[in-house]
Amino acid sequence: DNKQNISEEVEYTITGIEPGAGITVTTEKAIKEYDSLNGWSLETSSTAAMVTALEEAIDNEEPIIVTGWNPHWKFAKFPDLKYLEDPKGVYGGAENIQTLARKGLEEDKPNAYKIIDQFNWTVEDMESIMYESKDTGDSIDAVASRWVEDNQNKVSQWTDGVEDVDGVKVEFSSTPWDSERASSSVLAQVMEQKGFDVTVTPVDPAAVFEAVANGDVDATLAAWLPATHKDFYNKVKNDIVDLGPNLEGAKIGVVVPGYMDISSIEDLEP
Ligand code: PBE
Repeated sequence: DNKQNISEEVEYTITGIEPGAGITVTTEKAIKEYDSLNGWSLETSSTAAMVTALEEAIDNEEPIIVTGWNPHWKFAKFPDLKYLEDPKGVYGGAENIQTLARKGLEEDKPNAYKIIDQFNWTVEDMESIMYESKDTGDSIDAVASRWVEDNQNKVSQWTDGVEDVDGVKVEFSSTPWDSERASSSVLAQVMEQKGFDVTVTPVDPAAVFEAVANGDVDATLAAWLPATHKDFYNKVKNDIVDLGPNLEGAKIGVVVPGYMDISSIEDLEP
């Protein structure tokens, strides 16, 4: 495959995910910024459809270019997947997943605020839940519940200094991806053990930020920053409390199978 053939064979199309995803917005920016992507389009559908297209392409050793991210199980299942270099830095460098709270939460529900603020874990923690759910077919909630049992050291750091409560209601907004289903499920279960009554509502990223800024929910664990959700964040940054990263070392970008003989977004052809 020479480079021209690759661009032609994928029909100048990047296989994307949900229209509302941050990575979709970021990829539209990349298409505008890179001359090599002039005239390209981003085909949006769903994460499940992207993964199916990726699996089929790999089975047939055909070229495909997808929007991809970590933490996700696709890199464990297909170890030769690679990110294309992004010399313009459109996709940012190391991404964090951050916790945002509504204004007033600390005063209204200090114990909830404390545990939400203390929640943090690693890429490996999050991926272990995602892999196990993918492997066993068990729900994220079921695997998260086992993870909580098996990781009491970490859990006790989050609950340090947090008093038990009696049914205090706490609402999270989250996104529908497995990564955020895992984090929300873990913290919800830990908080329920402390006596909180927790609700998690998955919505599009734009709605996640609005819900926290409007005070419709108490907090979210689902903000990918500084790049992925930059536009959503900038709109509301004065109306929220930013509690910083709950996970460091996430990543987003353009991903291709290892048999494709290109290494940079600039290797593509308009
Ligand atoms: N993601 C996974 C989401 C956030 C979590 C990278 C696909 C996005 O908004 O792009």
